[in-house]
Amino acid sequence: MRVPDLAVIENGAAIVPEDIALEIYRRICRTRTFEEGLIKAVKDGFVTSPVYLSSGQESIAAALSVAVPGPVIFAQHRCHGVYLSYGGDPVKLRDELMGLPTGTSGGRAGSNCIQCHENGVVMHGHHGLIGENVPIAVGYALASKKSTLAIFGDGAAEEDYVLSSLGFAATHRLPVLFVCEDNNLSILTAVETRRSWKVSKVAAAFGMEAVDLSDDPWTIFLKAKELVKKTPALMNIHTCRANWHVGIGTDGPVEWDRFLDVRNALKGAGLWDKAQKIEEAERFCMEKVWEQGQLRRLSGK
Ligand SMILES: Cc1ncc(C[n+]2csc(CCOP(=O)(O)OP(=O)(O)O)c2C)c(N)n1
Ligand SMILES: [Mg+2]
Repeated sequence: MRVPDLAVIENGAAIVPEDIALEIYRRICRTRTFEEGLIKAVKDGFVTSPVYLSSGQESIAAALSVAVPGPVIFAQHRCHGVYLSYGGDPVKLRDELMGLPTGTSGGRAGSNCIQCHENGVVMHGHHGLIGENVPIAVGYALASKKSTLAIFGDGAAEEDYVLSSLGFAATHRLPVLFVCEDNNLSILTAVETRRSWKVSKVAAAFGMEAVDLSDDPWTIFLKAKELVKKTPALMNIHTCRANWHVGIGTDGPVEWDRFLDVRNALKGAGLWDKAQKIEEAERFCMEKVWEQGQLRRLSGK
């Protein structure tokens, strides 16, 4: 059964250095507040393309991006959080979602295919087949021997080409950190209904270190720092998607809201005064991004 505290390190917010705890929170807030603005933009009718929200899952990319800076990233379709956490420009992401030529792919790809080749960030987006980014990531790591991050969902983990890529990476000891954002859903079907096996067990059987854990960001940070030195390795991270598979709708309360848990952890660690200021600054910044988007749409420029 899924639980919010699987393998979670107790008092993680107090264990990691303060600047790191706060930076992870800043990145969580960036994605959460960007997605809040996007939800409003969809309601207001100026984003009309399909959107795959990272809401609820923000802590994974936020913690990974601090723990493992600078890898070449091969992202999946639910990738706003990865792009924003790794330092992608929110204005370019907004423009992509608005279908503008100033977007990350000239406004032609949309939410599920976000690219970044700026500010030292190299992120390749998704093309349509779930999990196709995983063999491409493995091929890239084989050719380049560079630190590579392959992020995919629990549904994508079932694709034959994903499983064989894990085997290939294990055989050739390639520098890939595989991260499965396990929100327990492939569109609407739960993991338990779809399969009897765990991707972590398969990866371990291939001969790489593999862990299951919940999306507590401090635990992800500590574990990712350790595993990136032992690649290939896999992290299967339990998390909760707050919105529909695609679109802004919801199906009632989530099992857990990591954003609230993180706030409480920061309060417990005596960091709330600083954290609150960070949250306010990110919210202000992302509200401006979306206000300007609306003005751009209204002015037609
Ligand atoms: C090969 C292939 N099969 C099916 C689909 C349709 N499809 C798109 S997203 C998705 C579910 C993906 O689930 P998961 O990988 O867990 O990611 P999540 O949406 O939960 O983040 C499916 C089945 C597809 N795009 N490609
Ligand atoms: Mg899923």
